[in-house]
Amino acid sequence: MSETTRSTRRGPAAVAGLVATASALAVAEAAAVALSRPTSTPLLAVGDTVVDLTPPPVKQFAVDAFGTADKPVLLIGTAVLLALAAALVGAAAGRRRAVGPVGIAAFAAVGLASVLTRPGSGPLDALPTLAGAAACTGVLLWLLGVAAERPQAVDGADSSTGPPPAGFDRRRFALLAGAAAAASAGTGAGARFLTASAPAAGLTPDNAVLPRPGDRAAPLPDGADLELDGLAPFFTPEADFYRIDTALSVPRVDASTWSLRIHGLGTTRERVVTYAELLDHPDLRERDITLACVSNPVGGSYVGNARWIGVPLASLLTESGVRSPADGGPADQLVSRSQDGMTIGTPVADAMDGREAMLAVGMNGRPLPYEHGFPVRMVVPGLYGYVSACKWITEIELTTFEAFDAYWVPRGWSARGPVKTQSRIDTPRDGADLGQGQATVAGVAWAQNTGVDRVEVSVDGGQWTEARLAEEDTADTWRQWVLDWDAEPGEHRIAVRATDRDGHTQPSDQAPPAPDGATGHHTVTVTVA
Ligand SMILES: Nc1nc2c(c(=O)[nH]1)N[C@H]1C(S)=C(S)[C@@H](COP(=O)(O)O)O[C@H]1N2
Ligand SMILES: [Mo]
Repeated sequence: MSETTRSTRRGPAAVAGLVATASALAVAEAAAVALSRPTSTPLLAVGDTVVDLTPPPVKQFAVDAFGTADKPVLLIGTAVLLALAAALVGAAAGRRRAVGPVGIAAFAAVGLASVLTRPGSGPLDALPTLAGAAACTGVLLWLLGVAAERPQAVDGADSSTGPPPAGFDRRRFALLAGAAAAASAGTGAGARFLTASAPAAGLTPDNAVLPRPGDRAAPLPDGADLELDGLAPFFTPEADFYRIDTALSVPRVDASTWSLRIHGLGTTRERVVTYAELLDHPDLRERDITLACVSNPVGGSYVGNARWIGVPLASLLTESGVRSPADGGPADQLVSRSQDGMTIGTPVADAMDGREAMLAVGMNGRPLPYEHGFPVRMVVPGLYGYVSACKWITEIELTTFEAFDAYWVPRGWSARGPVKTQSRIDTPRDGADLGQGQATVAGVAWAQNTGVDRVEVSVDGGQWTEARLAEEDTADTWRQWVLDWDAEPGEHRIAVRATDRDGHTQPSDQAPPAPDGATGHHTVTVTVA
């Protein structure tokens, strides 16, 4: 029998496919580390591309179902699908060797397409995928050969010795496949470890030093933080601050080489601002602002409050010659672009109407963490994050809403996203069991840029009772509220609503987050013994 007709049984061939794929990922990972382009690994790039191509309802489902765990879920899902495909291609290649390289080439093409279309990518980013594909082909063909059926002797049979038994040397295959798998795991883990432990270059959140802004935030008024059990603290600790973005690997930007370009319609001169210039800016200031995500469901946790340090956006825009549309400026949209290719569209009018819109460098007294946009992000009180809060920002372009749709707009979200007045019950929790008698109902309410005027609570659809509001910090921050409730035995539904200083009371109509923010009253059901 000729070499070409030797085939490999399905089981071992599938194992060969899996091991080959593991070696491909490991080699790609190692190559990405060697090139110090950690985001050029095909798995991550494919994941990022999947994120960008995912239809909005699926994305919303992922956010609803998995919250901020949507990223690990996506990566695990991708890995499981890849493993299935690897086993199938391996099994098919067991019969016909050519299927292997062809299948690998198809997957490499998908990987290359993803890697090379990521923002900021260059031709070098193709190398990890190509190296991975080469390793995959080599390992697959080698293992298939090891596991190939030995040709059956058909002639000259000496029945006393008999033909060698059909099949292959299982032990040898298991040993070699196991060794290859272990080598892949070791290489992959080593590369991962090197990426994670490599000291980030230049200016990082750990070594950047922020000056003390001349214009400090006023001290938090007494009574602004009620410090009640179960109630969100007034300032959200970093570890609890929600994180929402499309980045599978958090960009690690070096602040010493970072710059922000401001240009476009109505600018009199293009500007490039450095980190040092921002820290030195005479208008550097500290402000308390509550940030909210448009995809926050009623009662959800995608809202957080921090003390930010930054430079007013209006100062930088004015220095670039930009005028608000209210003053005859031609641009009505400010498009921010980030290191990772996000685009976010903000009304120029909102950035320049006197509110504390800023390019933030600090969060709760420290440089921004990588996850929240180091070195610089935007924060605009009263606008949802997807239309204002660009993290890892690198560019601001003045344009019009007519001329450009930012990332989320073609994905079904409104081009404009002012924050809707909202309130939330933090304690008691939905489904809680309470004892009879005095109970504390408490939560937060927010109406950034306008201020919270009133919070009311209704039990079992009864009359609205005014809660006691905590002291206000600023109109841009959320406000805690509390109500003592005499809990009687039975099951009760507690609902809350806020009224802002424009006199707008939260409607009871339930609307989902898309396209421009959820509405409805947060309601919890409790059982009183
Ligand atoms: N570069 C980048 N910036 C981004 C996003 C993103 O996906 N990429 N998401 C935005 C959204 S939708 C929100 S709600 C806020 C969340 O900021 P946080 O993660 O610091 O809470 O960041 C905004 N800025
Ligand atoms: Mo968001």
